[in-house]
Formats: sequence, structure tokens, C-alpha cells
Amino acid sequence: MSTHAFQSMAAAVGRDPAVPLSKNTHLLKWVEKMARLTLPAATHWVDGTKAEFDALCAQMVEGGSLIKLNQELWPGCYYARSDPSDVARVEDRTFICSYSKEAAGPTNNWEDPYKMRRKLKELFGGAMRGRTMYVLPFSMGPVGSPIAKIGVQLTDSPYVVASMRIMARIGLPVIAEIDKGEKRVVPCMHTVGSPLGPGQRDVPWPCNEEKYIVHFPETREIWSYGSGYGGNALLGKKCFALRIASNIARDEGWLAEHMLILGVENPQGEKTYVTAAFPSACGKTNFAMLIPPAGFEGWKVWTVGDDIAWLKPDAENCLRAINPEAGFFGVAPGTSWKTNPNAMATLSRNTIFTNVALTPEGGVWWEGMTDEPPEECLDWQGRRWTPRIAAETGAKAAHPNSRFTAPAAQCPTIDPAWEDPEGVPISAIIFGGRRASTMPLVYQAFNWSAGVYLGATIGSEMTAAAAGVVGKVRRDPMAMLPFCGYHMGDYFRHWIRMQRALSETPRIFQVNWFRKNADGEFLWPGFRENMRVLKWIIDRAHGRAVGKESPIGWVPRYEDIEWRGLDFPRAQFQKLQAIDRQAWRLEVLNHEELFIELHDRLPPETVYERELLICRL
Ligand code: TSX
Ligand code: MN
Repeated sequence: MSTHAFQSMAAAVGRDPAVPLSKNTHLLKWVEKMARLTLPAATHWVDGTKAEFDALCAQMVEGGSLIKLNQELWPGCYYARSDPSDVARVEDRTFICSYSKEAAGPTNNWEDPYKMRRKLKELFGGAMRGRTMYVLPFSMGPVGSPIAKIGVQLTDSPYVVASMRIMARIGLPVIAEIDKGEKRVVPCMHTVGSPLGPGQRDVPWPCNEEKYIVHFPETREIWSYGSGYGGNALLGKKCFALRIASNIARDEGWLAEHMLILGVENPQGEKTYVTAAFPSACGKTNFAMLIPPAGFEGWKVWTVGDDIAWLKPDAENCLRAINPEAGFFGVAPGTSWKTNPNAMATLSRNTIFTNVALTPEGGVWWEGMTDEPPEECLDWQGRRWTPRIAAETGAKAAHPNSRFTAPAAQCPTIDPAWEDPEGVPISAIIFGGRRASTMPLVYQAFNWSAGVYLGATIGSEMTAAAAGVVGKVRRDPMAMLPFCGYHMGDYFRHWIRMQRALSETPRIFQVNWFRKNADGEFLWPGFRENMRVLKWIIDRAHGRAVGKESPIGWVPRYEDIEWRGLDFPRAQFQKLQAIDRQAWRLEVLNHEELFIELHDRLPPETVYERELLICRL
């Protein structure tokens, strides 16, 4: 860093950023050791203040890696373009380095931890040359919550520091928590893997072609090399809150899940919380921010989280959930005032946009944001884009995985209890998938173990975007396939076992908003209308709605759904809820595809549940 930049940062934060903010000797020694390994030009202890954030962003604007958006239109907002090779999580470069290969299971990439440590030492050696190493303390969950966990990320990316200030609780309050010395700290190493030689000019988005996203589950460590994007680089999110936390949760008797959390308040003021897991491209963020439709006056849906839930039995053995995050890292394309007004309001200020399009007014745009595209803009790679160019070449203005990083507190429907350190009580767990056939709009599992089976077998039909045969179901158990940090069979076993730790189990449901008729049209309007399904789910959880027994679980009759405000024919509902026994027999055969891989570690309950389901069909 230049002397000028260093001095202006020191002036902005009113201290020498290199002076450690912690007195924790373990932490200080680790930071020194990692600095000796990565050889940064400077060290900066992150205090998490607004002044520091502003100074970091100003520095990135000056260096060309961030653009300040038109502040009249987008107050507090910034715009970043990543390197075209660094646009998404890299599953084939993600490793679980447990002592034994078996512990990681067949669905994770495993590498010998000793071998991997040697490789990482080599990669990280001098990797931060010419850059600043930021010491970024963060808390996943409200600081001081008994459910929250602490990490410290060492990173040479100021973009990561700025993004983490939105996505997690960072800085001084977390250091105070660390210095109490009561909580274990998860060390998270991160470099973009692009050291600078003396006088070498930086690029807007430094990264490395070679990428390693590495987890050591036993020692609870994360090492990430070569990427500055999303889940690869914001290590509190997928790496810590899911892959490492799933290991901690198994050992401590709780659940770290890829789930949204929402609360439904009825006109009488009764509040019911549910969590829901969906594979990608099912509209999870939209569901987390649902607005009740016509006919539901006096009803309110509150948002607690849109991506991750940590679920823990409390002193009364009631399951409670916290959202370990503090922001939304949402997919931009498809987000609009029509599909998700709450998300649009949330991202209207203090948001970092990455890989969307930049308009001539200094605003942002993405496919699906408005009915009318802008006449012209710069696409996510900075090239000129017009609707005409798009029509001729198929070029997208925004990358399909472009993102907004926005503070959760700005969401109009953020739940008043979203930062309750004890979490919110969970009455129901919903699993979803994107299925054109077979799967009804909604059904309830007969009991906990049938529900675990249901969650273990969810999947989505492949769309054109994903690799593979269109229409083939890709299984994504509990939407955790890329995020479970240990053997999936052991994970199902842990889920089964949780029943014994709970005085009352949440009821488990499956939903499918995406069933189609023979003409390929959606049978269900979705979006706000999903409230009608949610109401039945909540009424069932409270034991006050009818569920009819079917071969797959309890199902609503037409008259069990609230139809006020929607003209939805009974015959259409029958189509939506139809259970085709022949299709279901094929479905159950298909379940075996994943199970066969996991067979030597599957809990007996999954085998029994499958047998019972076959018998009922
Ligand atoms: O997010 C969605 N949800 C959940 C909303 C709370 N989407 C968007 C696609 C996922 C990325 C949906 N798309 C949903 C849905 O419930 N349903 C559908 C399918 C659908 C799309 C368009 C229509 C209807 C259904 N249009 C009309 O009926 C006019
Ligand atoms: Mn996710």
C-alpha cells in the first residue's frame, strides 16, 4: 500500500490500523505467524466502524475495483465487477480434509489433511506480498448469543472486508467477545492469491486461476485460496456457517442448515415460525420475504433469514433457530418490485452490487428487474450492452449469478425478534424442490423419520442452465449436498437422532410451486399465493387443520385451503395434488440413486421409510 493510502486510512479510523485491537495472545500469535507465511506489506485490524468502511470503499474506488453508484438514486451503494473467471462457488475446488476419507463421504471432495496442509503452505507462502492483510473478527449470530459462533478471517481483499461488514457482525464488539476468552475462535485464512511485485499496478479484481476452498473439520479451520467471490471468499457464510458448523452441530447436538426462517403472524397476533430448505433456483429469498395476497388482510409474514438457520434445542428441549448472518447475499436476476418488493426495498441503499449491469445514470440493472430494459448500459464485464445486442447475440447484461449484498436490518419485513439471542421457536420445517410432475403442491410427512426421509430425497429438475439432461431430477438432500461438511449418511443419522433431543418435533412438509400441466403451464400461481399453503402448514402444526391420509403423507382437501381472494377451481387443485402411484414408484426407485452411494452409513430409518413408502404405493 502507498504511504498516502496508509496515512489516509489511519486518519479515517483515528488510529494506526496495524496496532492489534485484541489482547488475546493466541490470536496475536496466529496473526503474526500467518503474516510471516503470507508476507503482506501491511496489517490492518478491522474495527468494523462506518468510518473504516467508508475509507476502505474510497480506497477501492480510487484503485478502480469499486464504482460509487449515483448517490441520489442509490445512496450508500457500490458496484463491483469480478474477473470473468471468478463468478461463482467452485464445487470441484472445494475440499473437506478430514483425517479419514470415509468421514467426508462420497459426496465431498476429500484430500489427505497432511498433504493439503503442505500444499496450502506452499500456496499461501508470500501470497499477500504487496497487499494489506486485514484481520477481520466476525460473529455468526448476534454477538453474545449462546447460539452464536466466532471466527477471525485473515484476508487480503478489502472487498471481502466491506462485504463481511454487511453479511456478519464484525469488529470491536467481536474482539471484546474474543478477549473474554470463553469462546473458541474458528481461524479462516483467505487470499486472492495474487501477490504484487514492487511498484506493480493492481487489477480491479485480483484472483488466481488456481482455486482451493479447504475445510479441516476436526480442527475447525478454513483455508481459501484464489477467489474473491461470494461463498469462496466470505468465509463466514457457506464455509463456516454450513460446512464447519454442520460438524460442530453434529458433535454438539444441533443443526446447521441451508434454510430460510420466517414468522407468520395471524390477525389475532399469534406468531408461528417455520424454516424452509430449497435447492437453488426455487425462489427461496422470495419466499423468505413473502407478502400475503388479497384475502389475507391482517396477516403478516416476518423475515428472520433467507439462507442459513442454526437450530438448537433450548433448556425446555424446544427447537429454536437463529439466522447466523446479518445480510442477504441474493441473486439479482429475477428480483423485481413485482417478484420481491421487500428485497428491492432492502437493496435500495447501503448495498454492494457485483456483476450486474451499470446504467448511464450510475444505477444498476439486471434481467428481470424491470419490464423495459434500459436503452443502453455496460454489462457485467464493462462492455456496451443494448436490448438489440442482446437480441442478436444473446448477451446478458448481468451475470446469471450476479449478486446484491444488502443489510438484513433494511428489510421492511425484518422480524422484530430476528436478533433475539435465544432464537425463535420453530413449529414446522418445509422442504421444497422444482418439479414439473409427480410432486404435489404440499403434503405433510407422517412423522419425524418420514420427514427426514422426505428431506433426504428432495431435488430439482435440471433446467437448461445446469449441466446434465434437462428434466432429470438432481437430488439435493435438505439442499445441503454442497454444504454438508461430513458424510451425508451420518448427516441423515444425526437428523433422525435429533428427535430424541426434542420435547416436541417441528412438523415436516414438502412443497412444490412448480408443477406443470400437460401443456407445460404452471398449475400454481406461486409467489404471494404461497401464503395459502403456508397457512395450512401452520394450521397443521397447531393441530387445527384437516390432513387426509395419502400414500405419501397427510394432504389438504380443497376445503382445507383458504381460497378467499383467489379464484382457483377445485379441478385445478385436484391436478396439483394428484398422486400418481406409477410415477411415485419410479420416484422411489430414483431415490436409490443417491442412497446406494451412501448405503454403508445410512441410518436404518431411511431404509425402513423407503420400504413403507413402497408398500403404501
Ligand atoms: O420465487 C418464486 N416463487 C416463490 C415466491 C414466494 N418463483 C420465481 C422462480 C424461482 C427463481 C416462482 N416461479 C414461483 C414461486 O412461487 N412460482 C413460479 C412459477 C410461475 C411463474 C410465473 C407465473 C406463475 C408461476 N405467472 C403467472 O401465473 C402469470
Ligand atoms: Mn444458499
